[in-house]
Amino acid sequence: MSDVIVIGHKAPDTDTVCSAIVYAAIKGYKAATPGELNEETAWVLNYFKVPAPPLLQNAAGKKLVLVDHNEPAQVVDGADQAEIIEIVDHHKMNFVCNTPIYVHVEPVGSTATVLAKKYADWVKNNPTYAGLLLSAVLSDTVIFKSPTTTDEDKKVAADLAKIAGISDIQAFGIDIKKAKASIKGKPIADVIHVDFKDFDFGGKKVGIGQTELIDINECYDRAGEISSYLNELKAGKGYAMVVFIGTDIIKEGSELYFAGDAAVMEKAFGKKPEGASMWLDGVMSRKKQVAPPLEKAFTS
Ligand SMILES: [Mn+2]
Repeated sequence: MSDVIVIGHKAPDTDTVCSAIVYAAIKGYKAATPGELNEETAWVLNYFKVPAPPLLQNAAGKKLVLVDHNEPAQVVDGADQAEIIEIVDHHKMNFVCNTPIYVHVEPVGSTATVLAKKYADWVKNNPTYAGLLLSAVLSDTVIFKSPTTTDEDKKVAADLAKIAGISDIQAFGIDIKKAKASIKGKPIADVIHVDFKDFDFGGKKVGIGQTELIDINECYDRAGEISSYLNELKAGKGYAMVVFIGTDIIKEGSELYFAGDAAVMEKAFGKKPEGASMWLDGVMSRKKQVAPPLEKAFTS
């Protein structure tokens, strides 16, 4: 048995967890997760009767394959004392290594898409894993509504659905999204941290959380609570800015709540925030529509 561990990013999502499980199965490696699974991912694994990977919160001394991330701030703790042998991802590269390693990055909607393309023959004979990859594509592309979606994601999803025996891709996508598309009754810290990523924008620490909702009013009802938590987080953890993206997957837009300099937000998004937030029509992707303009506003 190989001692290589395939692991996704902190605050794991469906793409990162399913990609780790499938890639580990393909290669005969072990999968692990650096954090607890969110409700959506737990729903998907339960649907396909696949056990959750074991928790690995410190990877010092291990041999790792990173899937679905390469940003140092998103890598499992202890990775600086681990051996990273490979990266499979669909994010921009911000990773420096001092030895040559395998890197496979494509500009597609999910890491699952990268795997489904490269290992199509293997996946064909493994319907359960095809189902996991399909779930990951649908999750990361927000059922193809996110601007990160490519034609390859749609093509791959159609093939995977056939293999997995899922007849209605849209309906299955909504079932997946429903599993975590409400913040009612949840502590606001949990809501903000369930999908939260740290970035380094020109030496400034910026944190961006996101949640997808069927109804954005659930955020409006708790706007005060959201703002005070973001301010607390910014002050307590040395952030230059903390942003929380509440994405309405039906309206196809997001309310951006922030703690930090309103002028930076205005510079990034070309719109004056009203108080501590602003609505941005058509914005659904942190990776493509929120992080890049913010980075530019901080560095130019
Ligand atoms: Mn992903």
